[in-house]
Amino acid sequence: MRRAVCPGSFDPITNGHLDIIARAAKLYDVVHVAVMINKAKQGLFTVEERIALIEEVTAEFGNVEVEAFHGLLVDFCKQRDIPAIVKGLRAVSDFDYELQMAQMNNGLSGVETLFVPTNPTYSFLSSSLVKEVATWGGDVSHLVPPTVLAALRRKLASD
Ligand code: COD
Repeated sequence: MRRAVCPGSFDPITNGHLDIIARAAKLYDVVHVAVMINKAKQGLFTVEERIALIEEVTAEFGNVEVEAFHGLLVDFCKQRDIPAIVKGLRAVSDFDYELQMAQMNNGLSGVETLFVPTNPTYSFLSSSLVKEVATWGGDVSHLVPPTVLAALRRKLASD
């Protein structure tokens, strides 16, 4: 079984994330989506809500498993025998930090990081921008899957 992990905060999952997961799901037998638990940073969605949204929008791929994790990504990989991390690269500005993390992770455990160039349609897209635009009533319907859009609207209406 060839396994890979797509890690992130996914608060919430966007079309940019989904594009990378979909492409990884074509290359690997199983893709683990690892949702980082960050106790220092309160997200808009709880980790359980993020997982439920990711499970819903990736169900059609048939080979994606979604889990929360805390601690080091290399430990998540070691525990599940995952040799590869798949990351999307949006712009050169992503590269410096991603390179540092890739080298650190490789040095810690030998896990490899593969970079997939973002679909240019999504090269400006981040969860933070989606939340900011949606908070002020902007249209993000072309940036997130419909189920995420509905969840965003419910969440922002209840805040
Ligand atoms: N197009 C393509 N790819 C995208 C897009 C887009 N528009 N948006 C996001 N992505 C991809 C990128 O690969 C990104 O890395 C990933 O999705 C996740 O994005 P976010 O914003 O949801 O998540 P981040 O950046 O907050 O996640 C950071 C990690 C959780 C991956 C990182 O902090 C980590 O590995 N933490 C674990 C602790 C650890 O091991 N630390 C040591 C690191 S060396």
